[in-house]
Amino acid sequence: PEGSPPTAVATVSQYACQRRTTIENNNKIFTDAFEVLAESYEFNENEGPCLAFRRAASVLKSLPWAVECLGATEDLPCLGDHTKAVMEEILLYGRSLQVESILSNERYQTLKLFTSVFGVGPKTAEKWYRRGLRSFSDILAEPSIQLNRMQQTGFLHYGDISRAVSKAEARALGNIIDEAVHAITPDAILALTGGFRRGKEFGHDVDFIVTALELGKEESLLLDIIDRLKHHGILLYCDYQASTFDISKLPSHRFEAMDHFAKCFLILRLEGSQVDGGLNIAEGDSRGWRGVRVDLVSPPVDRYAYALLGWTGSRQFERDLRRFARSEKRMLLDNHALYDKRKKEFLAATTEKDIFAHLGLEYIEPWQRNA
Ligand code: DCP
Ligand code: MG
Repeated sequence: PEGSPPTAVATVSQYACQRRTTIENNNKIFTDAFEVLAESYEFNENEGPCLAFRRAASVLKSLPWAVECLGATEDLPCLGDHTKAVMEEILLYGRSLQVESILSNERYQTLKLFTSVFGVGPKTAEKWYRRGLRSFSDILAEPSIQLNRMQQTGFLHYGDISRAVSKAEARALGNIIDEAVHAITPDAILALTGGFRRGKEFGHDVDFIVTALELGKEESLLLDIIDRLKHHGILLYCDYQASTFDISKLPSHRFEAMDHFAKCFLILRLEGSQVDGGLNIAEGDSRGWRGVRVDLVSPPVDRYAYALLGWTGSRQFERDLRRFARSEKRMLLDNHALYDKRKKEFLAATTEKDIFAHLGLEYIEPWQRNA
């Protein structure tokens, strides 16, 4: 009505980078359902609805309260008719028929199983599915299938890699990498990034950024670390990718493109004796060690802040940072740089705070980026 006071409830931004999202999720019953729907659309290469459900899930994750009726969602962004219909079903019956039908769908189940193998993406999973393969034993028994090295490793270490990594395990790996890095270069910089930097209790891997204060030294540093891990006998797998970074290139428009920094995807052998409270392994597993996926990324030191911001995630937070930069500020952001299209210049940053400031955003702490 006319003359009514402005509402006291702060509006929720459509951009994840303007919301604070901790690991506490008050709307898991909805966001779990949305994730299944998004994944199913992703398997069908239907990008629009996939992104719509991911955005909706992200908005609900940011709420400090649980949605208890549809009316409460009126002022929230990114919730379309389809999304609200699913929410209404869940509110009324505690479940969604569409989600249940996806979960019991053979194609969904099979693609989900196949993509759970390290080195197997949706394309390969789809190819195998279309050839009538339904299980790991079908794949391994099929003589015409040539697994690449990554996929062979994926099957070899399937149990370990598909098991969540605990915070204590991440910490133990941090100590191992830290020892290696500082034995090589005392003034190197090592930072934990990815989900563990956001405060998550469990992850699928452990991500680190490592760089050298002296520009140009970062690439040999990474190779030296790999050598040292090998020498210690704990390197179970290593896929090293040399830098293809080009300082003159504008930031990429494509989000899913990998960045160009030197990096390696590893599987390291972690001993139970190195982990406070012991390993996260199956009951009855008496090996005393486990394999853990570790990613090391090595940007030049002048790109450290951009790399750290880009690798801290979450994916939805990163997507929205870039979308915000492009749509609201006419700037291009990726893991390497920020470019102002109006001024036609790159903006330098030594800390994440610098980057938020360039974008005119309030600083969001890593633990508030679980969008
Ligand atoms: N990332 C990126 N581009 C890629 C892959 C990842 O910018 N091609 C960023 C976003 C991710 C972060 O790196 O949040 C780490 O990637 P992970 O897949 O390890 O994701 P998380 O660490 O967030 O989650 P998990 O607990 O599953 O490891
Ligand atoms: Mg990770």
